[in-house]
Amino acid sequence: MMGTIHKTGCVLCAQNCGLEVEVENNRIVKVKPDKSNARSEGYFCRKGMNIAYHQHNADRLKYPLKKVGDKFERISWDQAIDEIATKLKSIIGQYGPRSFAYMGGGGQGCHFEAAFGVRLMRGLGSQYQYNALAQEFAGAFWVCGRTHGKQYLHDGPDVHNTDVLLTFGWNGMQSHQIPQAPRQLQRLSKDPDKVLIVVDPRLSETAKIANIHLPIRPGTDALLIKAMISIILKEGWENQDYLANRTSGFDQVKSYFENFDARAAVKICELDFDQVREVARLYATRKSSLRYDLGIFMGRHSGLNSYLIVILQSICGRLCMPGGNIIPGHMMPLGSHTDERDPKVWRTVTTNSFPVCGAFPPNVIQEEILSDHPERLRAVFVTGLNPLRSYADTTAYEKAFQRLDLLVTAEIAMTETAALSHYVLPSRTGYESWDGTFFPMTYPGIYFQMRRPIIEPDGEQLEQGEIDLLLADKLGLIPPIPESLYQAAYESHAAFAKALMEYAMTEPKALKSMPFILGKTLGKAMGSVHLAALWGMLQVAPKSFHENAARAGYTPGPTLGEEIFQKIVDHPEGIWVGKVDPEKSFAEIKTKDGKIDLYIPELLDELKSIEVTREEAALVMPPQFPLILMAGRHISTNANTLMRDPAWNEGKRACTLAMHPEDSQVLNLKDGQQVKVTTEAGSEEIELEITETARKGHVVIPHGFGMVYNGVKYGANVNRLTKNTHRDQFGTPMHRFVPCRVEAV
Ligand SMILES: Nc1nc2c(c(=O)[nH]1)N[C@H]1C(S)=C(S)[C@@H](COP(=O)(O)OP(=O)(O)OC[C@H]3O[C@@H](n4cnc5c(=O)[nH]c(N)nc54)[C@H](O)[C@@H]3O)O[C@H]1N2
Ligand SMILES: Nc1nc2c(c(=O)[nH]1)N[C@H]1C(S)=C(S)[C@@H](COP(=O)(O)OP(=O)(O)OC[C@H]3O[C@@H](n4cnc5c(=O)[nH]c(N)nc54)[C@H](O)[C@@H]3O)O[C@H]1N2
Ligand code: SF4
Ligand SMILES: [Mo]
Repeated sequence: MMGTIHKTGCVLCAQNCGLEVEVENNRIVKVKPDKSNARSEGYFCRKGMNIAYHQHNADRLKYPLKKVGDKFERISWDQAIDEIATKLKSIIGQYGPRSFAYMGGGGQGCHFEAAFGVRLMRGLGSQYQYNALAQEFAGAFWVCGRTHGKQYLHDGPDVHNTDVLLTFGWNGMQSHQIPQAPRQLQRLSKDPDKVLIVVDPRLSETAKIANIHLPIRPGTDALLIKAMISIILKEGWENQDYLANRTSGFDQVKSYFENFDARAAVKICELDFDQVREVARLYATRKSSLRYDLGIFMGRHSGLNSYLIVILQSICGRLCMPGGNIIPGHMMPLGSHTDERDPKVWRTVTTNSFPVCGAFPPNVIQEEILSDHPERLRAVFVTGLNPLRSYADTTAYEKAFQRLDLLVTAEIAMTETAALSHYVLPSRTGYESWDGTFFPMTYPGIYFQMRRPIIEPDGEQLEQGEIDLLLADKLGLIPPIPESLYQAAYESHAAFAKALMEYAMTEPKALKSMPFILGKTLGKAMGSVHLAALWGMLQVAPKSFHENAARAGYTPGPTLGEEIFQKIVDHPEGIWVGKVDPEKSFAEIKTKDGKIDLYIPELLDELKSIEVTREEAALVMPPQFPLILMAGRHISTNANTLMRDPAWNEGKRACTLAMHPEDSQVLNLKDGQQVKVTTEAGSEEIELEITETARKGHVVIPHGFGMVYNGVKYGANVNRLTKNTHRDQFGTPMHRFVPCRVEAV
């Protein structure tokens, strides 16, 4: 019998490529790339091809569970929600709202949960949202808040129109991070008129195809970028016009780049000065763009490097310019603007950490739980992320989470975090729910896809948003809803819209609980709280969204939301919902004067400290840890922790320690043998892989492994080797610079 073919999308990374999935007997049996998906255009990678391993595996959860002794017992939804709500109320009643944290609202494929989870947290009076965003982008987004005016205004390269693409710490051939990345990177590299420049210490898959590879010494990007800026200024390659009209504050920072010994700096980076000068010239004088990623974000001077990059872009006039870096349009901004200088924005009680884009850094939460502060964290609600594998210092996490009065995890699988929890709530997967993401990956078009359920849940799993809703309801966070609103939901969207408006005018609490109200009423009629949230979101879309939608052919005005909603539902492959005006790129900059603000006083000391002698001393490795560990690598055999069943990697060396042949000779180690890696956080054993693609003095372990599946541990958990205190001023872990040693087992 032939199965049914469904158009859907991949939930394993931020590209969410279109997939055509064949479902037979409620199982995914075949996967092909979807050519009709406007964003991925028939591209997918081996992860998407293997999506069935994510959907169907032995760790999937079916029923609510409660920890009794050291075992889980199945309980009813009623009992679970009842008990959790009672405990939450009592903890918050006794210790205040600061005792509660919500870890969620991130993720690669399912963003609708966030609308509900954030409301639940806010309803309980807390601001503590923790997620993965704040262990990678915090520094960069914080800088955007200052330079671009809002933390969620992050720019990316206009890849289709650029002539020179300069990349730092990004391995797009494996990690993607832009649509159809391998196709785009190969196109640039093969075009004789275009240049792909890769700054990466290793011979990464992307470095291999680069036209110019700068094999930078790990951790020295700040020296390199500062040198590039000073070379450009010295040569007079800067764009005076742009600096004068589009930026402010440059005069206050210019002096930091004058009299800077670029030649000596480049030497510390172990790069060739003439080559660096050529790269600076290409970037400054051609139609150029740039992209940087975890090699910078999770490296030394992460926030400062983001700042330096905005300065580099600005002196060359490459920001908000065609073929340069542009700020893509969005259906929904990815996070909110939370300026830590605003007294209403919370700081954590123990580490004094602040949120960026609404997210607190998950690498401080251990200290926030383990502290003696009276308002310390006591209750944590986790959804859609797996701290026990994903964030720094698993050992510290275990200790901290075991101290909690209440740990609740809503999950699709029995993860390491779920296993430690008091209650585990079964969630539907991205293929059992209506769900989608808001990653702004295209330009000038704005793309959106709402995936529909294509697999029937085989237990009592609920949409994640509905789980949050049940909790909010039991906690009394949802105002009373009139019967007429429930009824209108079954009549028509127009009748419902009218009834909702009337209700919102009489019920002051309605606005703040909107996702819950929509979920309880329209969600019931539609059979999905997520779908109801999408409808609601489109009804209240801001003016800028209407303008973008009009450019894509929709009719602005009161019917626009309904028109787009219907089209989204009618097109499972996704649609263009809008188009930004490339002529008005600068309008995206939201600083007071509309100019890029290059003056960030908080970073000037660090900027000054980037000079040869100090950096040289800081880079010396301690004798007990002579090697640099790159703790985490985003390669084709992992998808963060979204693949639990190792069978999809059968026959591959998926999790190894990569080491350069010369280092292995000195240590007398052989390819394939087990080695022990030790850092300040602990030790892990792992198989050694000797490879020319590694760099001398630099070893690499991918993240996301060390999970136990069917009783067997597969690979090493790299976060046993990362200390949560090895982080910067934004709480971002320095996973790309972990001092370590390697020995034979
Ligand atoms: N296959 C796969 N793809 C993924 C994911 C996955 O788990 N698997 N996860 C997704 C997610 S959530 C993310 S955030 C992205 C991350 O995507 P990337 O940031 O591309 O991932 P990394 O593997 O960390 O690659 C960063 C590169 O930085 C280099 N690097 C290390 N140290 C330094 C340094 O000091 N300076 C410089 N200039 N470079 C350095 C590394 O050698 C590496 O090639 O990947 C996404 N895509
Ligand atoms: N040392 C080191 N650690 C790293 C990295 C590194 O480079 N080095 N990379 C980091 C990066 S960039 C990232 S983004 C993080 C990612 O780490 P996390 O934020 O933990 O995200 P995922 O690994 O994607 O885990 C998602 C979890 O959500 C669950 N899930 C999936 N879909 C649903 C759903 O619909 N509902 C619910 N309730 N649950 C669902 C999955 O089962 C999984 O357990 O990992 C980080 N960890
Ligand atoms: S993992 Fe990312 S690049 Fe690969 S198919 Fe899925 S969405 Fe596309
Ligand atoms: Mo990430």
